Amino acid sequence: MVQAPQRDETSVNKFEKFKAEKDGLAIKDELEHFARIGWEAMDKTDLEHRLKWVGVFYRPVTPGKFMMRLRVPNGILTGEQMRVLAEVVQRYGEDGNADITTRQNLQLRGIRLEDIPEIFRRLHAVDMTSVQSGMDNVRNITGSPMAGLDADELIDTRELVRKVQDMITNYGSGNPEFTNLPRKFNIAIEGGRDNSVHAEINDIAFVPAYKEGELGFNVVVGGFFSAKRCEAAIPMDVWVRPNEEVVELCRSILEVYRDNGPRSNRQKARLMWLIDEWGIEKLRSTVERQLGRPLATAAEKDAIDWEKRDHIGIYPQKQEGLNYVGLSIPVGRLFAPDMFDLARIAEVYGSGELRLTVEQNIIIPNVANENLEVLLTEPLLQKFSPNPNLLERTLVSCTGAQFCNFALIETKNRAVELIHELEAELHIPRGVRIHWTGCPNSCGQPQVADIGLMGTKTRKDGKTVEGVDLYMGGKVGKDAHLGTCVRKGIPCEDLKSVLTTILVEQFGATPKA
Ligand code: SRM
Ligand code: SF4
Repeated sequence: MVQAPQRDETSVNKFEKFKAEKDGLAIKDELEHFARIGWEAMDKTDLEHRLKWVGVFYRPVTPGKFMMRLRVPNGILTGEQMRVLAEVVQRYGEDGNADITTRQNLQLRGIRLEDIPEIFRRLHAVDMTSVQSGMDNVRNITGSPMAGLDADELIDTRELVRKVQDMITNYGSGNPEFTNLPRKFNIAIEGGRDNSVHAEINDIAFVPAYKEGELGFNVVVGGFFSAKRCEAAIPMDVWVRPNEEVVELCRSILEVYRDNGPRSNRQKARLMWLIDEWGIEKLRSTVERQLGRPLATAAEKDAIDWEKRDHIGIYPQKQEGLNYVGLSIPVGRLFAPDMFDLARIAEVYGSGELRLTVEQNIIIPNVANENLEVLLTEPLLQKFSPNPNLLERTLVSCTGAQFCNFALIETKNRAVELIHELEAELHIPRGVRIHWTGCPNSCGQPQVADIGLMGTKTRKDGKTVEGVDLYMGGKVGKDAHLGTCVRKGIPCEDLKSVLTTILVEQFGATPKA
């Protein structure tokens, strides 16, 4: 059933109207019909909006070639799953590719509507789903990429992330209880000491914390980025044990947000806007009532005491004789041959498992010491290096103008070209995290970067040209805080010289020649 909002609102936005008319998830039963009639004959709202409830995105930039956003809980997938995804995109030739996203997830491109029912059958056969991955739903749930591998880990997040996803999506089959939130919603569960998931930018994040000697999570809420406003999450003054309590708390917060969150202005509908209106104490007490029991107060401090790691390279695991190998995937872009190769490499040298990171890279875990040497000779590792140049290593970019109609500039291709040019001319002594995002929606998270570049339009020599607003000062890991805009409207053609100056003056770079 579609949940009716309980708050008294005089006006609701057009999204609320169409959601009330027909829940997005309803189109799940119409996919065979859509496949028969073709996208041109579909109802416009079904095509442009409701399909997103099953993770299928109409792309106005490439009409007829859809994007499919999956769910990859904790960023973990098997070689078999990767191979199925590779087969899906392979048939679309040059149109087919996949992107690793900033939520430890995968998006496939080039998808034709007529193939969707068959693609879904194949995804379900390997326990994958794309349900509720777009629009007013909970996005892919992120967790520590090193879960279960890291000797210094505090809490293994894998099962918890999976349980929260299963609760929200009804084990991947779709759950109408949570398909009509006021807006999108992000959840992250950190289990390590370095805040690998960027807890602070999620609507709910669980952060390891000892309370009276017992290990559990402090909970922060309300973090989000939008074109109008960006906020770091704030403490909810709640501590939970790393078990069912996490799932129950997510359920209760979602129910409270669903039933009380603001729905009139879509620009003011994320959880933080409800917190603004109510105050954090009222949110906390309403969640307690929903839950039917009191919540424990937060532990005095959390256990995040490390700088963030990028996981690129070869590192020993807590399991003796085993290693994980982090590969740099420039801006997260994969093509079918890469995906087949990654699946094979994971199976031949590791345990068949692959892990995605929020930096859009891939980790191959469980590689035995004796397999490392041969793994390093694999041709794919020339392209996806475990030892890349320092700028490539931490480069992140959103989709940008190639596929996204919100984009004000091209991002991914430009980002890769520019770092190659900078690396050719400069010695850069340490990692500099550069994040690109094509518009103020901030999907590429410029606010968490050392150098964040947000697409804009600007003027040069009397003409409108592609440009960026420059963000600096984003701090990740322990004591994370958001960077801010320090300069506006830099034309992209001037960016190389602007970044060269910043790298030299602020990051110790020196010219090569
Ligand atoms: Fe995003 C909308 C891509 C992470 C904030 N985002 C979009 C759409 C769906 C717009 C559209 O329909 O074209 C983009 C799809 C483009 C495409 O074809 O790929 C899009 N967002 C992405 C991805 C793929 C960027 C990437 O290259 O990695 C990320 C997918 C994550 C996933 O797997 O689910 C992605 N988006 C984010 C993040 C980062 C994060 O979650 O850590 C943010 C900021 C954090 C947040 O949401 O609080 C983000 N995306 C937005 C917003 C602004 C939300 C708001 O409250 O206003 C929009 C626009 C909207 O929702 O109206 C948006
Ligand atoms: Fe598209 Fe803008 Fe998000 Fe980039 S930041 S993917 S351009 S909506």
